[in-house]
Amino acid sequence: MTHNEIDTLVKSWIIDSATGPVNPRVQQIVTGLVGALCKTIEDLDISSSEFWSGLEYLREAGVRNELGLLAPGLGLERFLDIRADEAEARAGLAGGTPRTIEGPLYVAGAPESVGFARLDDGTEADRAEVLFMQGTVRDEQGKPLANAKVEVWHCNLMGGYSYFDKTQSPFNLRRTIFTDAEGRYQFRSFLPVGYSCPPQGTTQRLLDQLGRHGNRPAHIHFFVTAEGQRKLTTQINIEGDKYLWDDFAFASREGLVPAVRHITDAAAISAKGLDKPYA
Ligand code: MBD
Ligand code: FE
Repeated sequence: MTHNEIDTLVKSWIIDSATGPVNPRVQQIVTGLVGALCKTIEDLDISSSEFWSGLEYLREAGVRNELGLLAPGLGLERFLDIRADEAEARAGLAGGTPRTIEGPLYVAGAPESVGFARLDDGTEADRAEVLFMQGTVRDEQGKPLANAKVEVWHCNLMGGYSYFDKTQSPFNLRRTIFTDAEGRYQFRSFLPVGYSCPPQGTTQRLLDQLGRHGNRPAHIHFFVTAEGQRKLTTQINIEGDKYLWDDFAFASREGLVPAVRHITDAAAISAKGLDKPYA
């Protein structure tokens, strides 16, 4: 078959026999995807047993709730970010904290507070290194934004995220902090560890066959939203991590690796007011 014949074949199954409302955008996207798939089957001479094992793979990935891991793992989520950056550049929007991917582990509805929150429930406090982070949400002109919504989430010392990991308390390591009158937010948590794909899961099975690992460096996720502003989806990475520039999800970016100051002297922490919410 030639590629022209494939195009004709794919278009031919859109026939005018609809029994419900037609969605032309869905028609366009589905014919595009099926056409690309047919071309790949042709080009690589993919056998029917290979085709059906691919479909079986997707079925199992769905059952195991791992389809959301494929999007970052295959670089598709990163690709969408690159396109969003390009669209913003074309619109003359530049600067500010870079975006990076959301990943599959956000949960809405975390407990809310103003100015400060402690993220962890204390169950790992004896093993963890306490982390304080503070910042200011600003608009494009650099003016601090009061009442901006900062949603924060990260994994525990086992690399698990609450809700998905049922051993954790509800909303552990997930909070929603609204900025104070000066646009500031502050939280106390602990330094997370890196994430690894479930070793027996479908994503890792595929990565193995691709010769790739399934690890992410330690990171903390953020959504930042404010009235009249674009939403920022981003993360920070913890410097010094072995996987900092070798993330299976391709999410590391210059500008998202803040300096971490390790303080061993509790008095110095108090003197700087790091252990207290903003006055
Ligand atoms: C994560 O914690 C994550 O942030 C991404 C992008 C993929 C898998 C696990
Ligand atoms: Fe994550």
